[in-house]
Amino acid sequence: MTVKISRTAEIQTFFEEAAGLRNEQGNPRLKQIVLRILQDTARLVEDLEITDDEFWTAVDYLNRLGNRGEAGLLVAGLGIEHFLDLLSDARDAEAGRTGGTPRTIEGPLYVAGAPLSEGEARMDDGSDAGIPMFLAGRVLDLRGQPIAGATVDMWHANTKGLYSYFDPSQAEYNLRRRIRTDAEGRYRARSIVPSGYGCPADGPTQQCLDQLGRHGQRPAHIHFFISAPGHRHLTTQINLAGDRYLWDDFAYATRDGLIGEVNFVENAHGIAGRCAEVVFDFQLQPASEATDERRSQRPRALQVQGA
Ligand code: MBD
Ligand code: FE
Repeated sequence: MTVKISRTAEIQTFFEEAAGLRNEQGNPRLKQIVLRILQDTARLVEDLEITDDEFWTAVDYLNRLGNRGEAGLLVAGLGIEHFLDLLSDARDAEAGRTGGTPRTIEGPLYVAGAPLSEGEARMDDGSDAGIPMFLAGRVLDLRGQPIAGATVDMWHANTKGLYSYFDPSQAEYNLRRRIRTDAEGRYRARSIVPSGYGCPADGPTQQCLDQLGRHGQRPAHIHFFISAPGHRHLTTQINLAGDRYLWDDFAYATRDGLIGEVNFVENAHGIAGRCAEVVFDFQLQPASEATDERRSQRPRALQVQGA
């Protein structure tokens, strides 16, 4: 017989004390959340008869996860970040907020403060011998009208699947740019075709995925934050057609409506040989309150230019 004590009055009172509910200081919201974590942890330990070895292995795992800065990676890999999208979608549907380009996860590799330019930008610094990529499109409202002056903040990996800042071998803000749309709502970027991302093979996230019998690969993709006054902030990605991981993404970010077709052309855009074209338009929902216009307050890396 499994012994259970977590729902007894004594234990509940004890957890209320530990969560600070018996004092007047602190933050009531955090107290509520911590109480729930204590209650649910206790139930989990009891119900699954978690051994001491398992429990302390998990505590050590969290230390190792934090040491490697992989908490955001694990959250993506376990599908929790995608779950948050599904929950936001369901809430939007309930509130009648429909239409526009689907959202999908941000992931853990954004860096704020990328160079900003008008209409167009070159994103790569020429040091990676990847296939040149010409990415272009428009930002539109739900009626299909162009949104001038929208900010398209984009970031993607190099041909090794690595992101600048997190990969110190790359120049600062390599493959990261912000482009303001022109009068027709257009943005244009020249870059290189990215490769898919793979979790660090020696890291704690991949270690967990191994135990789940899963890989840690993402298809080639490009991340976007799209914002404009009067419109709802959009966090999304284009996942590139033809990638073997397109529908086998360890972070579950690929969605219908977010697949970028890659058109290979020869001797175009003033380039001798092969280059890739990707055309993608975004549609934004109207904002109903000021906070709709901005991204979440998630803590993010900020590289000081020139540092
Ligand atoms: C990535 O590039 C990414 O987009 C996600 C979601 C997780 C890890 C790496
Ligand atoms: Fe990514």
